Amino acid sequence: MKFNETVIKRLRQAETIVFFTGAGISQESGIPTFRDGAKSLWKDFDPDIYASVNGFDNDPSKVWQWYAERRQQVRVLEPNRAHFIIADWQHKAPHVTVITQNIDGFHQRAGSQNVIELHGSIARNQCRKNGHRFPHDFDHPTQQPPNCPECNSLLRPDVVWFGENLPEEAYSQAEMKSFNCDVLVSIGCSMEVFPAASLPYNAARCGAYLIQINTQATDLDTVAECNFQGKASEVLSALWCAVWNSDVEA
Ligand code: BV8
Repeated sequence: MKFNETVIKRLRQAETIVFFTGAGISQESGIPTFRDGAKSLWKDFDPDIYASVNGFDNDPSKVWQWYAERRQQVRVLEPNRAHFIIADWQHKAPHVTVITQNIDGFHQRAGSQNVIELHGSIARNQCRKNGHRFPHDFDHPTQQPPNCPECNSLLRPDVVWFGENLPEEAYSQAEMKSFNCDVLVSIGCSMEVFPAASLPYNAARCGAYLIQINTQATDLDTVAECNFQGKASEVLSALWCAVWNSDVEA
């Protein structure tokens, strides 16, 4: 895969880089995506039933068990090369932030610091009544949602469901980063879920050099400076070699 000199220079000179990731970056780890491919989650599971507050209230154990299956996947699967390359990139530029829509924690497991989780984490639960938060006990899976030790209301995964606001601190931090970065690399995002998907557009509007890596075209294609169609781990490996092992003068 060839990269033009501008991409190489922009990435080598960048002081602040944002890696904005979606389900596509975990696809090569074996984690299903939501909207693309044969086994995508929303093809088999209705988000109104499995990823909404009403859905949980209507049938807490059904939703709890769906997340239990996803938790088991996250437990046995591993971050892939794309996660590790992003973690290594944090040693190449002074300010590298990962803003992810994913809840799998794979960026942190691959060694990334400064990870902003816009849609929460599957490794945490919060109680339905008061939002008390606890780490999830992966070693003792239960069929039914447990009760909150503080207020006895039901526990639910600490993730953002449709119609729920994103965590305020996380989203405002992510917005600030998107307004103030030299380069934003969007990886494995369908650009269909807002307000998360507005972040790469913010970056482009504020003069950042916008790179997109995706196996398919998205609405971001028309805004990105360059679109690399391919698998995240393959494109990122080639980009790493071109940027850090190249002889292009910065
Ligand atoms: C909210 C739960 C305020 C966690 C999810 C405008 C502004 C504000 C809100 C809205 C708006 N328009 C519509 C809304 C409402 C809604 C929304 O965006 N709906 C869409 C679907 C139309 N947004 C919300 O409700 C958000 N909250 O706005 O609060 C509010 C409050 C009340 C009323 C209104 C507004 C909350 C959204 C979060 C929902 N939670 N999941 C979980 O269980 O995981 S959604 C789900 O989508 C995940 O969080 C996921 O991360 C996110 C985005 O999907 P992607 O990550 O992009 O994954 P996807 O499968 O779609 O695409 C994968 C891509 O990777 C593809 O492009 C594919 O080609 C590519 N790919 C595949 N393999 C590879 C690859 N690329 C590279 N390499 C590979 N190997």
